[in-house]
Amino acid sequence: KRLILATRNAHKVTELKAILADAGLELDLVGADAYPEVPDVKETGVTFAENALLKAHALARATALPAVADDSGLCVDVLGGAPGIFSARWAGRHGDDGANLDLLLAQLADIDSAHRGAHFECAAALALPDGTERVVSGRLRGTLRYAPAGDGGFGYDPVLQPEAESRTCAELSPAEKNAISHRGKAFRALAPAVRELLAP
Ligand code: ITT
Ligand code: NA
Repeated sequence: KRLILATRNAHKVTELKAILADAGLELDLVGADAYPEVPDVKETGVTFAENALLKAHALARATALPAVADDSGLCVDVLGGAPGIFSARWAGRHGDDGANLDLLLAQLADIDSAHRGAHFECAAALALPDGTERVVSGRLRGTLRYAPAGDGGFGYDPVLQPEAESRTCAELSPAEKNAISHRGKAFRALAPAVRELLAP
């Protein structure tokens, strides 16, 4: 069965394919790039869940196929939860991971190590063409480093060191990251609904 991943972020597509396959779902997964004629939806929601649902519904409606979407970001305690839903454009230009990371580190330069708590959050949404929807979320708690380390993953991975880890997310293997990540938790929690709602 075809399930569209309503994301144009290639890193998310790679992670989601592995996470959903490991959850035992036998699906034909394509990213939103397979549907270039479908315009990107404006992320006008004020929560990760709202934005994930907006993206999933837009693609499901346009393609008449089931779609899942991911809205995610980094929430920093001392910044009151920012960048949060603005994580992809924290430094201005959408998707400029390097600039976003540099700005965040500069903003936290004077924050001592006891106050560098943060978490990644992911909302995983499923939408069917008839309007049926499900949304769940997952979190990964950790602390923020003073300098990036590692070249795996994407986005803020080089600065988040998960609880009970001595490495950053960017120093974990893809399987190690997926096992503990916000995205892994959210999509494993969504898997039963995918299985149920896509059943023949
Ligand atoms: P789509 O909306 O097309 O899915 P996007 O990259 O615009 O792609 P988001 O709006 O959800 O996605 O923004 C997610 C941002 O949050 C992303 O640019 C990263 O900076 C950050 N982020 C999300 N998941 C992450 C992860 O696993 N590791 C590091 N950073 C992550
Ligand atoms: Na977003």
